[in-house]
Amino acid sequence: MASGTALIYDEEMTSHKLLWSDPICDIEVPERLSSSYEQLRSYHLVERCVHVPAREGSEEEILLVHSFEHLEVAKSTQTMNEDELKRVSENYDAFFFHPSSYHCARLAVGAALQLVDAVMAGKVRNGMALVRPPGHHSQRNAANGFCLFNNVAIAAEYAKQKYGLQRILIVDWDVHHGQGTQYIFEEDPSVLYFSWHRYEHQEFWPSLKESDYDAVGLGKGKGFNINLPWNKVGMGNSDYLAAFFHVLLPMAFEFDPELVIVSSGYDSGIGDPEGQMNATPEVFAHLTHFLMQLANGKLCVILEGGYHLKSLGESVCMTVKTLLGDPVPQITGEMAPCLSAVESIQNVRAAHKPYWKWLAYEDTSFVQNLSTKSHLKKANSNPSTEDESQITKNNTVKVERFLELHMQNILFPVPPIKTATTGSEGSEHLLPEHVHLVKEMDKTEIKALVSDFYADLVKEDKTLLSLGSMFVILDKILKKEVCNGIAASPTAALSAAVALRHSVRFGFQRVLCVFVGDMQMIPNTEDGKMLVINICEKEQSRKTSSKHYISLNWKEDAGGNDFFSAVLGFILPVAYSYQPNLTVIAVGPNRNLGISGISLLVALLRGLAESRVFAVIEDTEISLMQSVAKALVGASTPPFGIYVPPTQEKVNTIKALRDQFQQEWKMLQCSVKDGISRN
Ligand code: Q9C
Ligand code: ZN
Repeated sequence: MASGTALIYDEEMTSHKLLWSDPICDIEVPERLSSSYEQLRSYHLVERCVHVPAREGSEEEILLVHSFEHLEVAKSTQTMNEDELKRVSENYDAFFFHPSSYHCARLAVGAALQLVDAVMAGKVRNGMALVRPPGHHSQRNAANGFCLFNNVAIAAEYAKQKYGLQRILIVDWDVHHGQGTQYIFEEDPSVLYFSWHRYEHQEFWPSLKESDYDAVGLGKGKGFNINLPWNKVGMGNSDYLAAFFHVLLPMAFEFDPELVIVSSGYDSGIGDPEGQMNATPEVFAHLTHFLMQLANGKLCVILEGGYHLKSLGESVCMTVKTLLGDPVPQITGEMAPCLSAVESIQNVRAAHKPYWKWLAYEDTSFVQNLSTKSHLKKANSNPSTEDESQITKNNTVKVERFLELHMQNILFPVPPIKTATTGSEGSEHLLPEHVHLVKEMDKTEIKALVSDFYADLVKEDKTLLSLGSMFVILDKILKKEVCNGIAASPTAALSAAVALRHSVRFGFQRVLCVFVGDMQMIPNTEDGKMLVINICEKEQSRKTSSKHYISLNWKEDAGGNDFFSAVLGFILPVAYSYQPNLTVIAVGPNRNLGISGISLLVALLRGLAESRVFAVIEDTEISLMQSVAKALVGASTPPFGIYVPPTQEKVNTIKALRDQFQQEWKMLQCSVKDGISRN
């Protein structure tokens, strides 16, 4: 798997600017690009990326998606005076021409294609292109919404043709509907287009019927267009995460793309005057991290909107930092989607049920906007009497101040070492590079540690010794000297139990333990300082389950991987609801999941607890160790194997657990009838 992150930025693209007064277009300023780049510099992210130059997209490349007339009109504006430019601009909804617009738009297209080439040729694993003008509103024959050429659509079409790709996923997290992209790929089953957008029951621009959840694609493309309309402003981190867990990610894993392209607008972030949403910059780290698990990590992020300069810059930095493999900051805010978000999620699931196997046994039905009964326009309301423009101005400054503090709170020093192990089983040469070997404790040290309060657990000398390497790695994680670690153990269940107790005693307030296999000893979870999810084959009595001890009965299909639905539909939502500060993942005897399923779980759980993960694995499992170690260093997402849709029985298992726990762990909510949401 390729390594490295490409960054494409060319100052030339700041020359496109509005020459006259126009209150609709005046937010799309050159500083969007330059200040984002400055922000990347100040976090020292620029020097960590591979610089890839932009180039002009060729006419032929532009014609992959656009009409000849559109190209000619755009070309003709290069030599126009201001009056003429203004007149052509008036032919479009929300676009301005500058003499350099054509050149810049060609650079924006070329930058996107350079990124696709760098990723597809394996020069880098992933990357981001900072471009202007943006692209996703642009249509075959028209400029629209600040967009001249559809950079992302051209990139997808180019990737199909040049690399023969058959499945490309476009994730459009810009706050506007990329109707241009939808029109271009509407009938194309090889491009899965997902967009969430501010909609407000069609009141928000571009106010199209076809932006609603029932626009699922046309002809052969039916099922490959996913619209998730937000009917209120004020959507936040938990709403976005819920959309990923319950809509996008299951679709994406079933689709199994060969390349993922993000239409990366940050007007869906807090403070944006267009979006009016509440999501904070770190949410983009999480979204990026999820998408990095697809397409063997091949991820191209291409800038679209984003009009609050500070919010934009911080969000761009969170994205690039995550692409580089840095630990993911903890998400902030209440972990519960709002009622309006859940309604939209429920509706898009219902609309897509006929087209997706993972939805086949979910009982989805449409819901009619219960949330509109509320008089509040905002999902997370904060009523005010100031007039609109004053609110916007005050808010811009307020958000700047908020973000200044917020980023200091959530950012943390990256531990000097990412992954640690002791290599005690003589398996160190089998582990991926970048795994750091730490020295084991000697007997007396271990004894000192264990003797007092673990004495009840440790009866044999041999067991005691096996805990030595566990402790030495765990301690480095707890002291934040390393980010994550992996230990082999002859008694994984015991090691996990001791690790949990030790972490809590060390001062960690919420430790998540995901235990795969027979968990011979079940720790006391009553104080809520641990949450244990035991994925086991044996049926356990429902009564043993509690808010902090959940048993998930699962037996992976022998023919392929059907574990996605459990991870996305249950484990991740519970984990995100709990917000652990450490994750312990243990694999004991009689594991009921395959290596790829466990590795995916490890990779996804790295999104929590500032990526602090401790993996404990039965010492007989060498190839599992290797694969988990790879997931921990972020080196690769193992191939998932054949997608096997969950059986009705398995869907029912998840459904039952969801019903049982969604009042406690609210990120599980994906429909309104069987659960009450925040507001
Ligand atoms: N009354 C992007 O974010 N607003 N484009 C038009 C007309 C246009 C946004 C309002 C917003 C375009 C890439
Ligand atoms: Zn936008």
